[in-house]
Amino acid sequence: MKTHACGVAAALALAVAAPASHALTLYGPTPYTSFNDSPFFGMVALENFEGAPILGYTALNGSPLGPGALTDSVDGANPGAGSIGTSWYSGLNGVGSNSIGFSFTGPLPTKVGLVWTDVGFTDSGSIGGPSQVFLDVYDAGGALAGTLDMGLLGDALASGETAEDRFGGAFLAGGISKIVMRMPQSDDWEVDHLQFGAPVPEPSTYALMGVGLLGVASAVARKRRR
Ligand SMILES: [Ca+2]
Ligand SMILES: [Ca+2]
Ligand SMILES: [Ca+2]
Repeated sequence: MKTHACGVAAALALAVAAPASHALTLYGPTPYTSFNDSPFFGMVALENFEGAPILGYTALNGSPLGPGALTDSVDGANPGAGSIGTSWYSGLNGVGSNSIGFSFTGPLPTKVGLVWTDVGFTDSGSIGGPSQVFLDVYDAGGALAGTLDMGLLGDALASGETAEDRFGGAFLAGGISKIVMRMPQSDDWEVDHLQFGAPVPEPSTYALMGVGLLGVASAVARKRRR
């Protein structure tokens, strides 16, 4: 009996000693008109770019855009007449970019999402797309963990429509250090609703969990001996 209980305790300790599998799970592209449409709603923090920045991330490029006639924010949709909200734009000081990236600080999130909201001019000179969108996800070590193909996005309008907006997201148990959304054929586009959270437990947390489970196992063993 005692041998069996020790075996159980050892297995439990092993199970919590190391973080779970590092397999990447990708979500989307899915329609998105509010935070409720996120698979991570209620589990992560939301940056909607409508006020002071929330803590825990750094924008690698781009700038806030709006409110205005050519803004596509998730917040305050006003189809055909721009948006009364603010988005995050691919350009900064008149220089556009094919990518929009955000990196994370502190305990790395395991769940991250971002919403593509609009494309302006593409390289071919058409306004509003459709044009290819990708989402790259980087692991805790900074290596590319995987890419979500979000397909061709763009409704040929650039004035506040939200029916075209698409969510892309990822779950990675070992933590996500950075995400980068890309439009290879445009440097004139927008995103909104960056969301991240469910941080990787600190090593001390695993140690505490191990101690707790060992305590449960030895209590079970004592009860069985009685
Ligand atoms: Ca917004
Ligand atoms: Ca839009
Ligand atoms: Ca559009």
